[in-house]
Amino acid sequence: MYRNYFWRGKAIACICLIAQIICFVGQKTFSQPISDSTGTHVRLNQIGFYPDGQKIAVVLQSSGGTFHLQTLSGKDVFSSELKKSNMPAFGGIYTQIADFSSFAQPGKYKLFVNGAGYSYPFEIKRNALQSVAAGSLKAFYFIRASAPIEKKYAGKWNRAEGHPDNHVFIHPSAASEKRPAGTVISSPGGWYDAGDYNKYIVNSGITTGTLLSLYEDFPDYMKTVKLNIPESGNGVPDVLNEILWNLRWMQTMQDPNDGGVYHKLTNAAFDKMEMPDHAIEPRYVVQKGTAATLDFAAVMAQAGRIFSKYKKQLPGLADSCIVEAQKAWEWAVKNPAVVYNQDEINRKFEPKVTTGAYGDRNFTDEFIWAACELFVTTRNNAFLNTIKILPDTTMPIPSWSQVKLLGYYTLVKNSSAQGGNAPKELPEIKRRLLALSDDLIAGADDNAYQTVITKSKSNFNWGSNSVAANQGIALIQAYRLSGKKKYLNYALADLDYILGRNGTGYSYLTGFGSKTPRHPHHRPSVADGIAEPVPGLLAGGPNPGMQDKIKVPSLNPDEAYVDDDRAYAVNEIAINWNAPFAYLANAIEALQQQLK
Ligand code: 9MR
Ligand code: 9MR
Repeated sequence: MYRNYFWRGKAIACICLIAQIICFVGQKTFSQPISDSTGTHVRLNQIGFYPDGQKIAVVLQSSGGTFHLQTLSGKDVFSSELKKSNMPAFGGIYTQIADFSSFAQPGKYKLFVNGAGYSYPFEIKRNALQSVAAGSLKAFYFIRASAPIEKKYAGKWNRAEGHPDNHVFIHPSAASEKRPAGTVISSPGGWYDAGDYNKYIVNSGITTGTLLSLYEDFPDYMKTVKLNIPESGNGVPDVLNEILWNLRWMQTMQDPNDGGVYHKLTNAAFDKMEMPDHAIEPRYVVQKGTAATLDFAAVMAQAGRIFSKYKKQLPGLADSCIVEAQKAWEWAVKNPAVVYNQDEINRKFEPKVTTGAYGDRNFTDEFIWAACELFVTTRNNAFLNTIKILPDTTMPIPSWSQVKLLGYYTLVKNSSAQGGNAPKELPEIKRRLLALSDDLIAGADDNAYQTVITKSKSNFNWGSNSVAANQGIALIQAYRLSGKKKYLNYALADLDYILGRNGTGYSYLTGFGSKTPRHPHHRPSVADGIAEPVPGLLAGGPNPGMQDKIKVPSLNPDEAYVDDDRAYAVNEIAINWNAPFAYLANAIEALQQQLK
């Protein structure tokens, strides 16, 4: 009897083990999840979708099958078949696409896939991205220099004022006859550039220009966006109020004696990871440069155009912006090739300056941007006649060092106002903008995430998330020009990418989504003792370069990311990354009715 039971027990155990092995092998062969230690294998925009818009999730497993859309209590409301991607991801593995675009019923849902499990929860509703869009703009309030960040606007992220910047030295590299080295100027306000506490004109240029364009392109929608900032309710839309915080700082960076603009306002070296009110090292403005001066001219010309509609609330502002823009332009025409070469400056002057360089060497694109903004604002053709509008055939997605397209966007979107004055190159610029957009979207459906950014590994450099956002802006410009919805859909796809449909499963905007960066390279977020980082900030994103020497878990371009506050090459935040995200999210929100 006893013996019998013993052997029967052994046999059962044996059968169980064999069954387990079969199951295990079966899983390996048929539904092997792609390795990822945390998070879900069902990757989607973690915030939500519009009822009539496209809804796509990417499932990281090799087997197909059925996916299920469920309510949060687990009731199936829609199911369909997964479709294998046409091309593998950078890591060589094919994904499965779940397309539930046809399901339009508002509500809160999750996706379930046998083998891969559940997605994070998300919503289907009108205005689905309204909060994330506004949150990315509110972030600029949190990073204001020279002001206390108050509890009634900032909640638990309130903090003391940092960097009054009313006692700033002219660095020897910037010395002039009227302002010798050591002269003290006042240059308060502005946004901190990034994880560091310095203020750089070149990077402020594209940032402020992008935010001004958001207002210029969608004024009706942007007037409805309320940010709860100190100026709210003053009769000026909040997005413009926030922009003014930086614009007024930029104005102080122009040398009134000659119109040239200092490259940056900075410490000699980066601060420790401390709160801004503890960071009290001396501040300097450094050498004037052609890039800074032209970026300044472009922004002031655009601001002059936009704020001319607010002359009652902001008397004199628009006019002074235009005058300053013209003075800056004149300086640049006289000084067309002044590079900011930090290494060379450090060989000549003390103190040596080792903060961000933003050392562009080619100013063709800055001349184009400034000339286009000045032309559109003043209607004076002389600006465009000074330069070649089409010096070559390239159409580079904008970045801090490449601003040509910002000028083209401005010409194209203001073309009806130009009448007979329009430059003869305008039709060609329009053609190139559409050709660029066709190029961006060509084959995007074939890749493993069905997004534009994941088409090419060359998109994954320092600040790759801003590449996705700036691609989205180019596509929105093409949509506005052509009315073709396909461009808008792919702009949304890149936004979905940033919000979770990607190789790491992160929604890269702090505080928005289920899996978001907790440890950005952002001094206040590191030093404030609050568990959650300051919200609404966009992490730089995947970049296999490891310039910070912090190991990333994978060198596949779209997976080369780690949520580590030392990892500034992937996890810093920056104004020129937040701004295109804010443009893209708010533009999509403004245009949601047109998505399908
Ligand atoms: O905090 C700095 C960040 O803003 C820059 O992008 C980065 C690269 O220039 O440098 C960071 O500062 C680091 C410095 O370069 C080296 N010492 C440690 C600093 C903080 O990580
Ligand atoms: O965004 C900049 C990136 O394109 C450069 O490769 C990198 C190194 O020079 O610098 C980045 O800008 C940093 C700036 O120099 C200092 N403030 C933080 C910026 C974001 O990391």
